[in-house]
Amino acid sequence: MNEKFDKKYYMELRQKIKGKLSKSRYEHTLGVEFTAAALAMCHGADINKARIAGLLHDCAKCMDEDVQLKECIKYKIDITSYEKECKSVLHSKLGAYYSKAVYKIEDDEIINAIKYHTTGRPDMTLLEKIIYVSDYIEPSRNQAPNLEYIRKLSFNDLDRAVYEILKDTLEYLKENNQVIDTSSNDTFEFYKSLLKRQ
Ligand code: DGI
Ligand code: FE
Ligand code: FE
Repeated sequence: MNEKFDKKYYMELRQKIKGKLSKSRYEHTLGVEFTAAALAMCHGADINKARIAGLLHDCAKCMDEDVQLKECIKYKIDITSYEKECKSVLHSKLGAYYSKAVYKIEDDEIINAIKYHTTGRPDMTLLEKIIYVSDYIEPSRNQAPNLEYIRKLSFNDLDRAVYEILKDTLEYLKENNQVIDTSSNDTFEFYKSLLKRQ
């Protein structure tokens, strides 16, 4: 997609994504798109890129996790040993691959926002932070603690919102005896020291 927002392309993309997702995952996806657009307005990012990245971020999510792993191997996607173990994080790299190969997205900023939406990464771009945060705060999410606080924070201090989300996510994963991806830890440590320096 070029810089100009192509309405026809967007409507087709929306239909394609709808066909790939469960009803609730599609609802979540539209929530991420909508929230990402609002955060882009607030923080001065490209609204259309935020919408497309939001729409595509979970495009690989509704496939069986073992099939996701097979697809990653088939397309020689660079996955770590952690990702092989924590299969719930695979859909972000696979989704980034499909976004390029199947949905013909050429913009690397959009691709990377999809690629890093689950674990984040140190020193994220503005669009990467917007998708990471939107995924957590979009209106149909209702499980996480501190949601009200984090939602407000996201529109005031995006780096702190990223930090708070990572903190709560890591805590949740530890409580549930899940293996923590090194990227999640690295991202957490980066934002922790960034906030200390401010
Ligand atoms: O795809 P979504 O449900 O919208 O959200 P997501 O992509 O942020 O997260 C997918 C799952 O990945 C979620 O249950 C939390 C989990 N996750 C995130 N970081 C890690 C992780 N799971 C493990 N095991 N380790 C991680 O570091
Ligand atoms: Fe996801
Ligand atoms: Fe999501």
